Amino acid sequence: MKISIVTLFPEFFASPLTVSVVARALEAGHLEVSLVDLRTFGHGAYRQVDDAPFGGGPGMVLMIEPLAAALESVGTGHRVLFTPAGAPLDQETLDRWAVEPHVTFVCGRYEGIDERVGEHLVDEQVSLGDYVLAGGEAAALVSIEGIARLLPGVLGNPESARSESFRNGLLEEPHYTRPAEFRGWQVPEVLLSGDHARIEAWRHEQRLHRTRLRRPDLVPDGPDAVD
Ligand code: JCQ
Repeated sequence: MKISIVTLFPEFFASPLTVSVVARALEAGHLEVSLVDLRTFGHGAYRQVDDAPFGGGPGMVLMIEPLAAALESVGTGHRVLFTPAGAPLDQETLDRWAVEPHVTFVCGRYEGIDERVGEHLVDEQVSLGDYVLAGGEAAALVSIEGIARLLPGVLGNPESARSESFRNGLLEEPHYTRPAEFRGWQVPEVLLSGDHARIEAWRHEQRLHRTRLRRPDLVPDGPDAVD
């Protein structure tokens, strides 16, 4: 698949794309990333991409014309704008993007982007979470990593099974490896028992317990429904 990124800071992506799963996906040709420098589509000698907001107020707003020109240069593909005002990014969203042949990420900046970009030039608006960043670049990086590990051939079965467990809607059970005791901190006895039925029952209980505790919003029938 191909991912195009429209950004004022293409250098933001240089080193993250050389690491781990994303680097391997790129090297093996499962993924192609194309960086589009929004500045080159700016107006005038200063390549201006932002202007003061209509109606007044502080800060600057990204103009629609450079973004329209940048997106036109990218061509077809599913277009995503990263903004704190978007729908929250989740595993289902990544699953959907990972089967697209071409996805374009538009990284917002400044106080915001001209609203007409969101209305007319992109297919969806997505947020990394309920906080404000300086730009959408970090959200694009998070998305690239989340997508890369889903692409056929990039990873083996263990990792695909991991997102399956998130799709089931619960947090994962805790994991342990050797040593069985460190500074007096013991691995739960059940995991050393060799009793696979008991182990699976314990893991299920742990998934329910920690989801109720940490993410009650993920428990379908309310915080106290599952015991
Ligand atoms: C993305 N979660 C937070 C900041 C405006 C309209 O575009 C804007 C984009 C940003 C940068 O993105 C974020 C963000 N997901 O802050 C203001």
